[in-house]
Amino acid sequence: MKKEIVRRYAYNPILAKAQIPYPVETVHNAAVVKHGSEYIMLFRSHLRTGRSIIGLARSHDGFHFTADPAPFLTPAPEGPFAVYEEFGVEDPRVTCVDGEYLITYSAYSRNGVRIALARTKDFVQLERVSLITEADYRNVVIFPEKFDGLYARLDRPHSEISPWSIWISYSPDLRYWGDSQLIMKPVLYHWDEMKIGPGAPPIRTDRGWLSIYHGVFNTMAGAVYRLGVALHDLRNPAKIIGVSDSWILQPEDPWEITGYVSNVVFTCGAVPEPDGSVKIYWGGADTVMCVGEATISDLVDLCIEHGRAAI
Ligand code: BMA
Repeated sequence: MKKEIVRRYAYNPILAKAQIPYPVETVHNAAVVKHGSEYIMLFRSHLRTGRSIIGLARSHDGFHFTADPAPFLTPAPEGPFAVYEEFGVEDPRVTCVDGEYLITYSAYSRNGVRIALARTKDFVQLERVSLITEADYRNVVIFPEKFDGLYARLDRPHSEISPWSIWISYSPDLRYWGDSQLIMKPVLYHWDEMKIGPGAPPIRTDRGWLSIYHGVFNTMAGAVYRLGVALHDLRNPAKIIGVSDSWILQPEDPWEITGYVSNVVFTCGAVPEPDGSVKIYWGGADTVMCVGEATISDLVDLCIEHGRAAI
């Protein structure tokens, strides 16, 4: 029998707008982390204005989520973040480093899209730390460990010259980032040829950091968003050991093929489990949240045995 790399949960979608106790039009592109005995999901929702906010939902098994009564993060009404969050907050990612949760999200405004960083210890008290990119960046994921005392992140700057690619940057304090380096590019006439971007924060495995990213291919019917995997060196994450030549997930279920934006699977979070599996969460068609399970060693094998060069 053909082996599925990502085994979709039988009861997808796992969260949709009807389950949210305040008015939203979509539930998608969510970060998920384990906090104590709970799975915490931070999800993006469009409002009827067309702008986005971030909500929070909780689960005991990673499959059944219940949304909190009120949104978790909405555009700052005043202060230094307000002018950059005017058009909304989107696509959160969460990484636990040294016992605190670092949340990166896209801050949209008439000045472009920047990445903001907030932190929390308990998902109750939230502190906005800094805007950590200028315009135009998206998809910033922070590694759960430091390298030679520096935080590290993968990001995706926009460019008019180069296809949109994955870069790495480092910081001593989460505020000032540098030593930026391009580490992975789309491949011509390949499923990820148009652009790529980091998806879930990297997962430590015994053979390297596993990064689940998205890649886009343009068709006569518009762009198709799929997911792929890359493996980074454990000590030097700028070095990519291999990138799987094949995607691991593409839009196939009806709610991935049709929705607010059709033909999209887009991840912002994945949770590794003690049994060697990983729960991968993705937004379907920018409208609903879905989950599937994969075996971490299968994903690593794909990068090593069926790999292509990163650049
Ligand atoms: C990207 C981002 C994502 C979205 C995807 C598909 O550029 O805007 O938030 O899921 O497009 O629409």
